[in-house]
Amino acid sequence: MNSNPTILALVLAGGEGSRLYPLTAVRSKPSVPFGGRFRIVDFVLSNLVNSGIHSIYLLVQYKSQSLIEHVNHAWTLSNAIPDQFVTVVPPQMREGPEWFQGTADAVYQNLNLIGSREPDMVAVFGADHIYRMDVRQMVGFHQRNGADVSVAAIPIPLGLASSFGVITADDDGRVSDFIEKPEQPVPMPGRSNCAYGSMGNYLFNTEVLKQALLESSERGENDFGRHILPRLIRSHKVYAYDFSTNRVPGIHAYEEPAYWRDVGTIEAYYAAHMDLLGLEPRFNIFNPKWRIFSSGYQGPSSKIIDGKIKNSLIGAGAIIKGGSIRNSIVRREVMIEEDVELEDCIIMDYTIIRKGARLRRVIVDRYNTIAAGTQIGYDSDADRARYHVSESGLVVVSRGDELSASRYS
Ligand code: ADQ
Ligand code: ADP
Repeated sequence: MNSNPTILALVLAGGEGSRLYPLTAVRSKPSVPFGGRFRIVDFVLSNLVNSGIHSIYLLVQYKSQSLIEHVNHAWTLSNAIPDQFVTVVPPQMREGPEWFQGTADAVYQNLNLIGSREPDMVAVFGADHIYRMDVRQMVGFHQRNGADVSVAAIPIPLGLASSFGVITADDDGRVSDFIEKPEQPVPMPGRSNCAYGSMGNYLFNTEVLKQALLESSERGENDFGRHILPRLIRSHKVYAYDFSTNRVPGIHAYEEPAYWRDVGTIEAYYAAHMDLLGLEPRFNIFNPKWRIFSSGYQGPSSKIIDGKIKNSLIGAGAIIKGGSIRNSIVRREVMIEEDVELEDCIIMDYTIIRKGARLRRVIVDRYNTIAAGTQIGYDSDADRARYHVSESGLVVVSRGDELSASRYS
């Protein structure tokens, strides 16, 4: 067993994320802001880098401008060290005038990137999830089993499972069935309320991946979940890596338990934010042993003039002039004026909330100005007339386009 295999990561970051609308109206899902200072893509990139995987291609497609800018600002690994890079790869249309037709096609069209590096393994990871993962533990599992392919997997509530790839595996993890987004997901043995869901993160022995992609392309097939994996389980050793066993180091020798969340809907996106809050949050991002990296923002600290703040995250450069903020995430350079009330909100960068505004269960995208005295989240008919309102009644204010020069006045 090679204790130090070379691994090339291909991160699939071309997803449209239509269920996250309107946060994805102007940007792809991986570049949707998350938490106090991140974008969703920062989680997969941090997990890879923290796991010692430093050769990373990010395959982009849909509305990629914002993602490209973020990666260029935040993820420039040393250019001086060979094999340390995060490189954005736009569609090259090598095989004709089409964009990527699906996830497997995206990798197929970039087979030349793999060929020229000859890694032992290729990690094909999604870019759509909020999680922490020590990928080395999955690599160890893959090697111990002599697997050709490993798929990271986690129990998913049965009611949600038809949005995932659903796996049947034996006790050792060997996969005997993989069905992409089944209408009637099969429950896990002994856990009738869960299905064993694919996290969309795969580890391939390089030659197996190359061969599978060449064959699938000849057949006109283009998706990992629909085509590549169901075929490979018939001919190769495909294993499901049980992600719930994954641990990352934490402070004081404490190990952080597995955390993973698909943030495909506004509800799930909001819930993942709430997981950051509290003294003992479900997802602790205050972990110096497993940092989530993001842009090296060079602005000032946040400044609190007055007000009452409870159980919230306040981003750098924010100015709080007064009012009350509860159970909320306030991102970079937000200005909160006097007598504002925020409860259960996510306020994104460069937004200004003017005096006396009251917001409850509201997500405000970047660059907005909320006028003095505005109330959002208290009258659902009025909110529906002006904003996007999710199934559970969360209000989303779409990205604005104001960039106020007088923010620090
Ligand atoms: P989905 O997330 O529904 O299911 P998909 O929309 O193909 O699958 O997205 C997978 C990843 O690829 C995402 O990170 C997305 O951003 C990216 N992507 C999508 N189309 C792309 C393209 N053309 N080019 C580049 N990148 C692209 C997948 C699996 C399921 C699994 C879930 C887990 O197919 O089996 O259960 O992820 O969330
Ligand atoms: P998004 O909000 O879609 O993630 P960004 O805010 O990063 O995207 O915008 C992409 C680019 O456009 C950045 O270079 C940003 O500086 C610039 N930009 C965005 N909004 C404005 C604005 N209102 N005025 C000037 N430049 C802007």
